[in-house]
Amino acid sequence: MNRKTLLLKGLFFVFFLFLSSSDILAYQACKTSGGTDQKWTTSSLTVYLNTAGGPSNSLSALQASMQTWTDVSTSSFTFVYGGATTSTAYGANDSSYIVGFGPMGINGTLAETSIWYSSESGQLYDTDLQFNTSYQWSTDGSSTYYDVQNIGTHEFGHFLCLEDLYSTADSEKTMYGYAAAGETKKRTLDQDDINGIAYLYPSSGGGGDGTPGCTYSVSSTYLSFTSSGGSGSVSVSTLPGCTWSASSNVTWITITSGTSGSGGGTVSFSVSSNSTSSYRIGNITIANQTVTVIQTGSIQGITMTLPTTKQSYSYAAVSSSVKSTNPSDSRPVGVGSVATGGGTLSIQVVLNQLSGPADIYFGILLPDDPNNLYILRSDGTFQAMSSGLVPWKSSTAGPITESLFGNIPALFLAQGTYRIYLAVTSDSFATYYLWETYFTVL
Ligand SMILES: [Ca+2]
Ligand SMILES: [Zn+2]
Repeated sequence: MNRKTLLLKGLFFVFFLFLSSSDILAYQACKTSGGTDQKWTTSSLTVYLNTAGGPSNSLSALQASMQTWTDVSTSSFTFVYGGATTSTAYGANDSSYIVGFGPMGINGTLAETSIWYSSESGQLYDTDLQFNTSYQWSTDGSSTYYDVQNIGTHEFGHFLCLEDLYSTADSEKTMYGYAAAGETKKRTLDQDDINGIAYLYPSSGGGGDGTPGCTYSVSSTYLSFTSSGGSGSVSVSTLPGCTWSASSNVTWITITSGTSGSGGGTVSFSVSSNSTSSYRIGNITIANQTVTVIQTGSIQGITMTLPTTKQSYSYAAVSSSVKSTNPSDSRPVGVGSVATGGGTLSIQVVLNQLSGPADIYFGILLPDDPNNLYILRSDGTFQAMSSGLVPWKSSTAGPITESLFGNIPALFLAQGTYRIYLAVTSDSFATYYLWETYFTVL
């Protein structure tokens, strides 16, 4: 096709352009109908990549796209690569930012970014991206293919909530809304693209909330509270004459003093009690630095409290998992009928909801290779422990109910004893729950 193909914006996002031929915008930030900028309250997004269905090297091409925006020195915004995923939950408002590939038909749309947002505050909640595999893709700029990094850089601009530009005068910009096969010019940002991200997410001291030329630092960027709440403070360091302000993005965190200051100072705040069963996260923004506040849920007996020591439990295999708020009563891994000498291995993992987010690790020892623990990766494949310990699930509070690997006839399994390990840790194994279960195939 030699026709230029339109890149459309979003499933959930309708916008209007007010352009005349003489009205050329440098960049266009998303706005609510009330005129408020739509943007993230955080300056860092962790993005998970599912390159199934994409061309080879898509992973590095997409990472390069994200890095291009992260590298803008006048913006504090960073994209963080969260890892590979098998999720295809494109467009799901699940606070998980997924990039994937899938057929969407020959419809003029090369890729689509969906965004969930508050139409009142403009706060963004979720975004996902899908490349349309009804078109042909490559990662090397081949003339008859669309280039993943080229379109990816454009789409990650939508993640920030920059809009498409359609004037021919904008044709060299990454946010230009048309693209051609073989095109790679969107891989690098135009000054107007740079100005767009810097406008929405200025680097501290670069303007916005703060005095130009000043730099600011805060004493903590992460604070945790129990369900009963309480008060806390964060100190701000900067030079005399440098002004700043502080705000909370949630109603349950109230700034009690230090909503603004000049020079070094202290921001004090209170956290109200959390009467819900689940944990919650809010942000305090101080001089454009984000301080994350996490508070555990309160109703005991509904959540499993995160570990505070190193605790290990071992149990002979059970056919069905047992869920409990008490880790010592939990049997999080069930194995099917092989637990009682039967002929089928069917592994299920069931874990109670946790009082806060943790990383979950799954490992297995095989009878024919008993010295190598195999670790389940987030994409469902295994790696040897010698290649590193990686979480099966990252930063989740559960609950988890999953079947792994389907039903496997025991006939296909090597004889001997199998050991399966499941671990929950929120602090990289400084403290943890570790369960071991074992069964023998005869
Ligand atoms: Ca999502
Ligand atoms: Zn676009």
